Amino acid sequence: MQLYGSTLSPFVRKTQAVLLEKGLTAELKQVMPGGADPDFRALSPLGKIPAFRDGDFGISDSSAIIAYLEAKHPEPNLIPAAPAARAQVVWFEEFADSALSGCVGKVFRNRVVMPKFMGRPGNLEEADTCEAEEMPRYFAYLEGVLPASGYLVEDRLTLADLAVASPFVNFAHAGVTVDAGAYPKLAGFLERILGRPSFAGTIAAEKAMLGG
Ligand SMILES: N[C@@H](CCC(=O)N[C@@H](CS)C(=O)NCC(=O)O)C(=O)O
Repeated sequence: MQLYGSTLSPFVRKTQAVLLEKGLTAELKQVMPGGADPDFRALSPLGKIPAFRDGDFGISDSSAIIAYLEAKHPEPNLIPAAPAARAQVVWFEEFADSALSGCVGKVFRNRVVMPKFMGRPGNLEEADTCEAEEMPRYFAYLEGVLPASGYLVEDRLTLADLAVASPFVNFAHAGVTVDAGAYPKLAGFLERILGRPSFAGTIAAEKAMLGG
């Protein structure tokens, strides 16, 4: 199996976490968004990362890749069968992919990607406004819905936890911390989920790539 992209993308990191939780290994083919690699472009018509190949089969989009992995390698189960729980997992993944990753686009892109990889300053005002006005709403929402078990759905690890935790790695790279005083359940959740082997090695490699 091959996974195309960079784990600095929350979508690629989420997919990598699913692979590792299932005990699977995919060769990581380093591709930047919009990359010209012809194999990647054949798999990803929109040029977005991640793309994925398993033998003769290939597809792009993290949710599509994860649907494939879950069907082909059902254990451990990460997408519940029960209707309400399954819908909740779909919701939390959508919340992460749209709301939280929208903030990644504003905060991580402007503070890290633009100066480090594009050689020009980002829009720091956009980043600051997102951190001050948008992100607290999302943090408060998660603080309110996190159950005492510390897992978002079915009181056990599911795709919801992996999807929601992934963009927080980008927030940390961009200097955003989750105040454990204001958001104790969210801070504890992130410490546990991002400390799992399915994230920890990836995060260490990213930190090294970003210079510590
Ligand atoms: N829905 C897609 C979103 C993927 C996505 O937007 N990836 C970004 C990088 S974080 C990208 O490749 N952007 C390039 C572009 O939009 O052209 C997924 O879940 O994989």
